[in-house]
Amino acid sequence: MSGYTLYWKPGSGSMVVEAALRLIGVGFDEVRVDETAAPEFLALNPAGKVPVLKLACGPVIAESAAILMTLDDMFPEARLLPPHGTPAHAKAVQWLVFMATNIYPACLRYYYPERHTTDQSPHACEAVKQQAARDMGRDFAQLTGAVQGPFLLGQTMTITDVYAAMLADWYDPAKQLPEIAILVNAVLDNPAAAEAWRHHGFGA
Ligand SMILES: N[C@@H](CCC(=O)N[C@@H](CS)C(=O)NCC(=O)O)C(=O)O
Repeated sequence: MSGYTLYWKPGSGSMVVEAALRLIGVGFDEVRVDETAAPEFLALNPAGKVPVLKLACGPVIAESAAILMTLDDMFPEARLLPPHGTPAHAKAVQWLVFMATNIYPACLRYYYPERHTTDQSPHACEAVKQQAARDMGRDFAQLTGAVQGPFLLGQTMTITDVYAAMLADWYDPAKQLPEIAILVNAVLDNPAAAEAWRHHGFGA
């Protein structure tokens, strides 16, 4: 028993955390969360969202970007991110946070517009969805403009690339962008990332 426990759900953002754990090579237990509003899960993460990771040293961490940066701090030799203190590290963190705070929430607005407006009319929900699509178009364009190819920062994959592939899989127009299509294929050439992808049912 490794002491790490990943709380996960198929098709969700826990995919990138599983990929990180597999890239590190540390063992972990898995708990599939089918009911994120269950009291026992809310006791772990009051936001009622996956991913959640219980660390071997005790704490329970939520928020995908925070979990990934914590794992990078704990296992720097795994190179989830470029070496600390380098320009490449700064850029990889910038784009990771950009995606977690812009594209991920826009994707949730796109698929669950009714959760993002007090007006439950079809017209209001459609307006939320259309604005989310517009936001994702703008944000994926910014991301694409930064991709050096095949990965964001050139030849070496970081966990930021796995995050980008995950978000692109949720939104078809992003997958059509040539730079993103190349990046996703390159991510899936990595056996650890491909295993997390398959286990979470991505690429369907
Ligand atoms: N900001 C959070 C967002 C997490 C999130 O919204 N997760 C979704 C799945 S992708 C979730 O658990 N939603 C509640 C549910 O599915 O019941 C993060 O980056 O981890």
